[in-house]
Amino acid sequence: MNIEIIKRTDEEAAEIIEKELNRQRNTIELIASENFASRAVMEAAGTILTNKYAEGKPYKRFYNGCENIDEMEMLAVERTKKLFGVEHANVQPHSGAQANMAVFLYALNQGDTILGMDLSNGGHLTHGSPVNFSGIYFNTVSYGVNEYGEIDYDEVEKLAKEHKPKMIICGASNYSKIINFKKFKEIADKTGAFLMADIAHIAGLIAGKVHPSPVGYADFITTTTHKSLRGPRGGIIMCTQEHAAGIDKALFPGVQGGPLEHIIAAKAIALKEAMQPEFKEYAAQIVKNAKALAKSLMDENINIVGNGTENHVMTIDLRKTDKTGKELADILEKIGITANKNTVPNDPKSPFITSGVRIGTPAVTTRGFKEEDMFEVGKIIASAISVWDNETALNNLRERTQKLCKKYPLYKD
Ligand code: DSN
Repeated sequence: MNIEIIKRTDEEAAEIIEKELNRQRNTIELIASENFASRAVMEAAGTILTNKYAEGKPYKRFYNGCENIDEMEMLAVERTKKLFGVEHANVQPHSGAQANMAVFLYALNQGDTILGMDLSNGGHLTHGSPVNFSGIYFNTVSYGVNEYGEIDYDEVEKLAKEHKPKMIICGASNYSKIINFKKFKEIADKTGAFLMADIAHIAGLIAGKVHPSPVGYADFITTTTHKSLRGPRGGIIMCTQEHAAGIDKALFPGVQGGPLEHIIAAKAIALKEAMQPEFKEYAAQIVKNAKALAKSLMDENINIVGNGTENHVMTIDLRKTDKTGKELADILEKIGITANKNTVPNDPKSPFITSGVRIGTPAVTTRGFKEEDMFEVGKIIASAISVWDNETALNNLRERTQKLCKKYPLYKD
């Protein structure tokens, strides 16, 4: 990242970017959906490929001069197919939400019923939330999690039989158990529904073979590229050949205009990185770190939804305390830990206040944190909950987070 070049044109913007670099360097990043892209990924995202319009598909564009763009996009497509073992990939979605929108546009008619995970139980806005296109234009039925923080597959089957959804959606933004894609497929088959798997959060874990893949079960697979997959911000849609032409048409011209080819180049690089043996180690370490963090917190008598985690994410459940998720996220920010307030299942508090804080390990694992560091992070969080607004004690905790940040410098060259 060459800030000097930006400075020559715009000192104000350069200064903001520098401040953000310092914030990232001096903060323990526990937002479960964030990560630190490699220098190569970021450089690609800043290249001259941003200059090119390339509406259409590779070799079938509406603009001339796309020969290099075609080559780059095909590189990303072929790498996606190889990494995930899918028949067809479209790497053009600007985001996960737009990937999902394209699948809806292709597979559903307005007013059709969808069955997805409830947002406050760990689902995603685009899985049928009433404030999102998915809940506005489609009839949503939602499933949640049981008292153990697990999807109740019997409930999913019961709802599917009762409401006959045209599409069942699995995948989540805040679910700490392994998703049983086979079970979802069985339910979809019994009820004649399409199955869409949104693997945005766990794409890196699937690529690294530490979470089962939905390939062979789901009709459509969508993902973002910037979470555990550690690429640039963006999305991808994968499907079988049978749906390929329809999905491509739904994305463009249905949902998007010109693709972001500089971001597609960055996706290609991230996909190559995810094919390396080191990425498997990285994915395995994400899970080891999450388990260590959960244990450390539970050892300190902090409740975790579902009593632990099997993947990269977990939710601190504050219901037995007098604190809210919003308050804890703000206190953590003060001491140098970034996380987000999040509802716990059946949360009595609103999504703006919440009784939980979601935490995850993809970003700190990229930084180099290991289990022993996660134990220290867990102890720091537990202390923050008990010392609360004691400024001296909070300063002391801040010193401990800064020590960890110094131990693992970020973007140092
Ligand atoms: N906003 C993302 C997350 O934080 O999980 C999901 O899109």
